[in-house]
Amino acid sequence: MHPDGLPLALSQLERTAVMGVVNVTPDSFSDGGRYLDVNAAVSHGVALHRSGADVIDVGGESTRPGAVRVDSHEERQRVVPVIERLVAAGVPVSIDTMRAETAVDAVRAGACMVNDVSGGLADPEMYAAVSTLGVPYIAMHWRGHSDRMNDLAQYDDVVAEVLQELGARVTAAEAAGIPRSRIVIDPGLGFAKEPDHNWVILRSLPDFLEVGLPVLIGASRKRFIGALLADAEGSPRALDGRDRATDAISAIAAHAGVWAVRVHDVAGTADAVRVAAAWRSGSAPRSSEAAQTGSSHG
Ligand code: PMM
Repeated sequence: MHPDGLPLALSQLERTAVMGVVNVTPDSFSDGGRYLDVNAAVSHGVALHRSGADVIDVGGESTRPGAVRVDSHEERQRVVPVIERLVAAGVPVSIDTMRAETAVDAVRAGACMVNDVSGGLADPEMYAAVSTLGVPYIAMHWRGHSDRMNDLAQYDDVVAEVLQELGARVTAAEAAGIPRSRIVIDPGLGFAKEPDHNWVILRSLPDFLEVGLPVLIGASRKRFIGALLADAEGSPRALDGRDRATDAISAIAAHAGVWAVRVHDVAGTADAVRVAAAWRSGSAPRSSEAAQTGSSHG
């Protein structure tokens, strides 16, 4: 279930991992502007870790629909100091970037995994860089940058096409030297997907798990949840009212057997993945896991 190359604390988990999100951006759709300041970003990352996040995903570029690209230098300036300080505080960190040079600087600063929403399509240097870094690589399904991704949400069979396109990314990553055992796949909920595409993908999670690679799901607070929970007038549920539904998705996805879920609000999902693990195994977690959780929560 785990990719190779994880730090010990993550590789020993006997349940779905919880990835907490810290976007060091002015414009991310959920938390944009809140953690642009290094101190605020670090405090938030530490708080998420204490609430039960196993790893903190630090990103310096918004991928919300319509977002314009940030310059590479600016992206690195946003994320590197945050990563250094989180790692110094004992928090495992992944870097959410589409750029090889940001991935390299982030791993040098202590990040333990590369999360590439473009699956290697945005930067031709990404696979070569990751292959030398020797860390796990999350390849998400992606069809184009945020300024045009809504136009790219056209499918005859969304599950078959996403699986086929992700499979091509995995093949290319392996050909460029990233061992298959280090690769995680992610169907990219909300990226070039209409709301119903996301539900079809979630219903078909077993097809993604059958690929035989660890799977990550990032549903947190996304538009398709807002649409599902729209009020009687059809207005989508506000962002801050989407966390319970996110937790429900975390529980179902963890029960299906995904490796990790990526969320903004960690506490509910941390409980959900533990419920799913106990449900799957028919027993409460081993005491070492309970003790570990207890200590990490202070
Ligand atoms: N979604 C976002 C950003 N990064 N990474 C992965 N692997 N999967 C996702 O679904 C994903 C991601 C967009 O959400 P955000 O703006 O809240 O970070």
